[in-house]
Amino acid sequence: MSAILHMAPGTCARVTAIALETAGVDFETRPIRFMRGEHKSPEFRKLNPLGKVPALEIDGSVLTENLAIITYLAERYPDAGLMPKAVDAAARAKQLADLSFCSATLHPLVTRIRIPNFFAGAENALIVKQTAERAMDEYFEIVEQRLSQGNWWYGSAWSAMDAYLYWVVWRVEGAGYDIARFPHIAGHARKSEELKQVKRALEREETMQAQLLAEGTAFQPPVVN
Ligand SMILES: N[C@@H](CCC(=O)N[C@@H](CS)C(=O)NCC(=O)O)C(=O)O
Repeated sequence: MSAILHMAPGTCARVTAIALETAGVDFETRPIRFMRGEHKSPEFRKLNPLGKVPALEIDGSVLTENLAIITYLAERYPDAGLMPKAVDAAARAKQLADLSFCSATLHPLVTRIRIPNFFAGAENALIVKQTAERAMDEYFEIVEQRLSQGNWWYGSAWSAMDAYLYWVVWRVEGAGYDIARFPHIAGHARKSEELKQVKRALEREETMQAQLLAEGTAFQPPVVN
């Protein structure tokens, strides 16, 4: 059965798209137009009451939250290499902690760096952005140290954790965060973009973005600097 990924270009739904591509799942993408408030519409809230992408229709369920989707896909497609094999409950818990680091710690900072005006108004946007950037610096020191030990988060084996990190880095880079201070992280992002599953996910986004641009519904955040 094919799956349906409800997404918007440039959002964290990219992480799920990369995971689906990695697992070889047959899926289609459907745009959620933030500019029209479709993510908060009654129709979309039937899929995700929180009004957020990604929402993934798969195997008769609607799954949300990248962490949960990755965990589901890794179990459903055990040979896809989405996450390393966990030898015991503690190893599984550590993997969840890693994914949670992306979703619960880094992701909220990404949002404050990219759209700080949404949190405290245009007059306070710069201070929100700079505060989030300083917090991000602290966590990126840890990520930089870890990536200096090997190509990917788990050493030689790429995983969906790398997809999530890649999206975080790409997003803040695009918001003017100086990633060159972290050469291993910058290298990780560029290497990620060479992977076929990432290229395919990006192609899907580009096609969708072209459609939204043509419609005049592509989201452009205000510039804060
Ligand atoms: N923890 C969630 C975060 C989902 C999320 O915040 N998605 C953003 C796009 S990156 C969104 O839909 N934002 C719309 C909103 O919150 O109104 C996940 O990992 O899936």
